[in-house]
Amino acid sequence: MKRVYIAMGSNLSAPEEQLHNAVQALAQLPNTTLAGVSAFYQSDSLLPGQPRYTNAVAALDSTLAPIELLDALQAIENDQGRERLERWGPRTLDLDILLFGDWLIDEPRLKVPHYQMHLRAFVLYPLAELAPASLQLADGRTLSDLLAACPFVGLERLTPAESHQ
Ligand code: ROI
Repeated sequence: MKRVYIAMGSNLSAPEEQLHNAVQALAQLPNTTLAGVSAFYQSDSLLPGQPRYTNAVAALDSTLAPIELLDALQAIENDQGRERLERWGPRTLDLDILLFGDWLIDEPRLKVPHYQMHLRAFVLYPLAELAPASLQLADGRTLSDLLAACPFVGLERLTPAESHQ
């Protein structure tokens, strides 16, 4: 069994509801238990001209293989109306595998750890609600190192009432 962290993001069609629905779907994955969900956070898109995003992180314990999990996540994205019109385009739901235990995965469809997680406050701060600060990436950096290099700027942490949790 592996502890897996999933980044969730949405900036279309009621983002908070999209994330709630995604959490329900993650909880129903085969051979998997949902171990935790962070608060929801809002932030501007990294690309100008898109609606603001709502992001969160979920922790799973799973015996699925990485590609099986990726297929399941893409099925959830598709169920929630994801249309792949343009790379980096606005989306109803984005589910990314951040970490898969301590595995390094470098396949055409899947690179883990997620290649930009260390740059993204909207990933690191919710992750820090679920994972220990001592969590180590393959290059030896810890989550606390990454947080120290990535200021909490432009992030708005929603209260449970605001995110309707
Ligand atoms: N910006 C924010 N704030 N959150 C995201 O999830 C996100 N995802 C993206 C791009 C367009 C890079 N910007 C984002 O894919």
